[in-house]
Amino acid sequence: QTCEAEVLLFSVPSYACQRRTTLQNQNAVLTDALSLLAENAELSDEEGRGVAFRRAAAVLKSLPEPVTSMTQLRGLPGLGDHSLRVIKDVLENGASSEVESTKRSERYKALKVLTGIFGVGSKTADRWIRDGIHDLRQLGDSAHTLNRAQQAGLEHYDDLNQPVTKAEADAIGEIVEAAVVSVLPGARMTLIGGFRRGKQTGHDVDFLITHPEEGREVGLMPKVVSRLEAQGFLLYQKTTRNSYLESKDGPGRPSSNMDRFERCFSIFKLTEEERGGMKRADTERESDAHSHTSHQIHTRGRGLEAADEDEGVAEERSKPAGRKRWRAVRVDLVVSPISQFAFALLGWTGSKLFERELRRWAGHEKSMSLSSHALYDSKQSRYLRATSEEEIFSHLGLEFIPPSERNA
Ligand code: TTP
Ligand code: MN
Ligand code: MN
Ligand code: MN
Repeated sequence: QTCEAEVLLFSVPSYACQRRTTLQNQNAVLTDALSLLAENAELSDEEGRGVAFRRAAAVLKSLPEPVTSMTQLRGLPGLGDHSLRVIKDVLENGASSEVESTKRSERYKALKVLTGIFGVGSKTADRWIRDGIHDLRQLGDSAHTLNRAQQAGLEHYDDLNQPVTKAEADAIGEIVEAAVVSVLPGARMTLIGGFRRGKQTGHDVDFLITHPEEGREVGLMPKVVSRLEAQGFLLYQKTTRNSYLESKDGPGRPSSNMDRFERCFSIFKLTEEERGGMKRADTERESDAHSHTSHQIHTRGRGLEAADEDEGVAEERSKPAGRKRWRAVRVDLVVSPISQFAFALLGWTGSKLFERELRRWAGHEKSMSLSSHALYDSKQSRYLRATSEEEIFSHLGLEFIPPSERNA
């Protein structure tokens, strides 16, 4: 029998934004299980359940050591009955039966494949599944019309589902920065999102652009996009203009999680030269193991021919030189006026749960509302200015957490 004093107990504050969460996760087996259930809930439009699993996973990510017994979890915040059941199952049996059965379920597999298409969210995927579409072939054979984003997503499916490396992110950074500075000298660009938090891979690359003189950034995005397009770097782009001033949102209270900056969702064409010689091995692997899905997409466009699967495969095999010399990468660009830069930087660095927790802390504990544009103090009925992330944490009464420790 274990005596209480021998059990290692952890002390953890309840909001993720009060904790330091590095990428050195000591409880990956447990958090992978909880994250999969969170993902499944999100894909099923059960946001509340998704958040509950994400919060539970985040608490375990912040622990300095692996959890080995249920007693260690006593007093920890954020662990509901359901999460505790999952953790217990993993600790006792090495795996969670709920996670395993979810992974095997046709619905989960179909949701994963379909939402793996850029431009397809859980609602669209759900609609397609109800029409009997569970994979890319069935989608291609169906009469469903795809919008422009989805068409591009399907066309570059394999590339976009291949993690982006930090080296690729840096290579793209140089290209985009050159374009930005050429259309607006003095403009500045910062790497944001997961790469700013120190991640070595990501699902996309995110950049924030500003100019030290307020107002000079207005209208910048279309110019940057035109320049990149002329250079042949964009396979797809959708630019949205800034709608912050005309929005009906209350003070610091956006009507949705989407912010209102001028932004661009794009698919970037990164060639081997730009990726650098070091990337060769990667590309080789890509073409060797040329995946099934890719073949399905290629055949899809060929009309009647597409029915002949063997022909398609033979064609691919017969042209080793057909290995393409570039890859598609999702890139997000955001432009912020300098007066909102600190808020945009904080809001776009993530993680998503860290951001959610910051806003929850602001609202519930401080009567403030935080967005990627501003911080509003309801008690004082005024906006609180900030020119750095440190200042925003300080306004919120929080210890500063650097980006590398926001991996909740
Ligand atoms: P993502 O690029 O989706 O996520 P990430 O960079 O943390 O992880 P990954 O490696 O998978 O790319 O979003 C980056 C941050 O931007 C995230 O904290 C949420 C924020 N964000 C907004 O504020 N508004 C938006 O509309 C979107 C899409 C993201
Ligand atoms: Mn990202
Ligand atoms: Mn992004
Ligand atoms: Mn191919």
